[in-house]
Amino acid sequence: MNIYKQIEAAIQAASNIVITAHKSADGDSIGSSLGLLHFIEKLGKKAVVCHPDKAPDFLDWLDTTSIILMDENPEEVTAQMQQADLIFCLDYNATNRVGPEMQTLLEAATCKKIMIDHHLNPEEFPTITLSETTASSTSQLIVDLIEQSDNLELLDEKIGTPLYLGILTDTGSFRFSYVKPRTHEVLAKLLEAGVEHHLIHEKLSDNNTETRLRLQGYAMSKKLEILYENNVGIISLSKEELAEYNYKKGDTDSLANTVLSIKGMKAAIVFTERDGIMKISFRSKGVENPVNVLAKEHFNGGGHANASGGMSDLTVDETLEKLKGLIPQYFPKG
Ligand SMILES: [Mn+2]
Repeated sequence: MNIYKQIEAAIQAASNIVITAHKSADGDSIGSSLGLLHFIEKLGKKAVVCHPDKAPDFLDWLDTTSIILMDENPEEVTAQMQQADLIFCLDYNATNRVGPEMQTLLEAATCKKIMIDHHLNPEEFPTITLSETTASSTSQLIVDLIEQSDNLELLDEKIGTPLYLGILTDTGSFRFSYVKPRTHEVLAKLLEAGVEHHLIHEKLSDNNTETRLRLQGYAMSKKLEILYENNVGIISLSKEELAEYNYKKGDTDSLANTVLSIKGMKAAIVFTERDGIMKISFRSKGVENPVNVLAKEHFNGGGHANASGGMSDLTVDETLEKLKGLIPQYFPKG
């Protein structure tokens, strides 16, 4: 029996199925969870989705009301995890990715666990591990599950819409290098199943608030400093500036990528003053321009080569000066 049929058999044999995903929910964790939930329902079984925390605001249009949240309803999540006879672990590779409260429940559960994930270095706790580190997203692996367990005829718009969303968000709208021919084959199957992709794009893109756009406009026209010799752009925003534009979490998330879209730009750094410290977001292009070393060595952070985070307890101006002093070292002229 192939692994997909083993997973289907486990679903058919279970009575209390719980679907979990990582903390700091994103499009893929939400999309793969809801896609799997609706697939299980179409198989004639029931399941509940238990997540550590709420879906981000840009997914407000999606019906996430069935998701039980650990940080809002810990008693219910605890009860579900304790009575589960099958737990799905979606879009994470290690038990600590669900946050300490759910981690304790997950590790205490002795039932069958199935990991479906695409992150590197999966831990060995699950009973069945479907880990494909070259897959674009966990949502893509859910489509594989539906297809390879010979259930493609069950795929419909309700199952497919969250899965399309998950692939879309994890691939930066299908542009990242790990998008493969297979990714597009999977997308084709979703469209054939009735997914209205244009509506998903519309709901994701046309979702700005006026204050967010005005803050971004202000940041671009008044606050962007470009170090032309190094091809690096920096934006700083103080807490007063954020307050003036009624800042909400996520409002500055796209700023660094917008700066990076300037032709020839190697790196973009955006920092915002929040809760008394500077939260710094580093983005760059290409393997030859990593930002994680700078984030790690000087700003108590780290991350991916082209996308890192860090912090500073200096003032806005001091942080700016520190960055400007370091940039020539990491992004030499030329
Ligand atoms: Mn993912």
